[in-house]
Amino acid sequence: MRMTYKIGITCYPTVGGSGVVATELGKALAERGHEIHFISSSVPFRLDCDCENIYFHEVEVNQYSVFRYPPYDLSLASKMADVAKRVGLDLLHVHYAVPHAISAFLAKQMVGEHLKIVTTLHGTDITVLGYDPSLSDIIRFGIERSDQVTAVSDDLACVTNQLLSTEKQIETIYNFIDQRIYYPRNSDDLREEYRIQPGQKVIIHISNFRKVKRVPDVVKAFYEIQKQVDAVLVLIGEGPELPIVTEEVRRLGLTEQVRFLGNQKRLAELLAMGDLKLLLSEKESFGLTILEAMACGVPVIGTKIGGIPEVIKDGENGFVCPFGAIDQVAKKAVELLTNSALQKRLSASAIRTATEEFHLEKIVSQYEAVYQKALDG
Ligand code: GMT
Repeated sequence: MRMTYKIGITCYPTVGGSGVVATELGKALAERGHEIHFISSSVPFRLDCDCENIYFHEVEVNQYSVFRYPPYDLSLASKMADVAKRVGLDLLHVHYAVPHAISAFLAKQMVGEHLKIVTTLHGTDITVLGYDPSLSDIIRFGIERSDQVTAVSDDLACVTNQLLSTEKQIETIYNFIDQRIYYPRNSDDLREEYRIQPGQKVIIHISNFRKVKRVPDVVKAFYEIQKQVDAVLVLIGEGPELPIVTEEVRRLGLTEQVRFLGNQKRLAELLAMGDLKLLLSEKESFGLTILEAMACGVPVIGTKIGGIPEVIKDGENGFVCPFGAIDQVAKKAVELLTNSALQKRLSASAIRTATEEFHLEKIVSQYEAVYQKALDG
């Protein structure tokens, strides 16, 4: 019989890959019989189900006038300790080192050594905050005091060890995909809804439009592509760079060919109408949307940075190009969009990669093994 645990999960509940991974992991663990307690400032946006074995505990932050800044990290620690004692948690699985691993450490001090901590690093906590000298020591502390640490790519594990000068063993556990949700399907209705003409190619980009995502590069690459291929660009997501992107689209005279869809829930349906997806980020520890596209049969052109080459095998299931090499991206895109045999081969291989290497069941089992190690240690 499989061992089941009581697990507290903490993540940033707003839109973002780490929140998606944490929530989908919690849901999958609950399906396997574990008791899952989300401890967070609000209900994670993907926690839209009324699932058995799942509980939510809201962290409330007091706004006393003496505090210039409300002490969220302390309220979180206090809530973690409270839930751990009340329901008898075996472990806390926190997503992001800061502040979550630090709050978990405090909770452990309050509850006792039997409460274990598993920390998963997703990227920004290391690749952005890790460079901030005022935070790097405390990030290292959070990592070293965790019982087990995982990162979402070999690249992120390696960067963490180097940047923070820590020898803590960090295990790679990749992002995963639920093939019950992400699979190829007919998209004629959506094509009609978004005024896409028969024969027109669809290029998709999905992100939170942060600067690191380099969405203006996607628009520039599209500008080159549409000179040779009849295509539309579908931009999904919102964020700080949206006004800059909108202006770039206007400046290049692409308003008719670009659809801005904002944040969307029906990602799988939208992805399935794509012929190609572009992710041209400057930093990307994994790139969950690459996997979502691949599972829907859409090959991706990504930048050769971070963990992207661990997912996209160049020329096999997509293409990787050096960061900023817009002409190269456009050349590869045109090659793919004008050669249906190549498109079919890459698409089939992308589905195989998602199904075989990043399947939910496989990756969830890896997390279970890490929990067991933490509890045995
Ligand atoms: O990409 C973002 O800006 C969101 C960020 C997050 O913290 O949610 O995503 C990070 O975690 C994802 C899940 O592990 C990864 O797939 C993304 O690659 C990673 N983002 C970056 O490294 C920039």
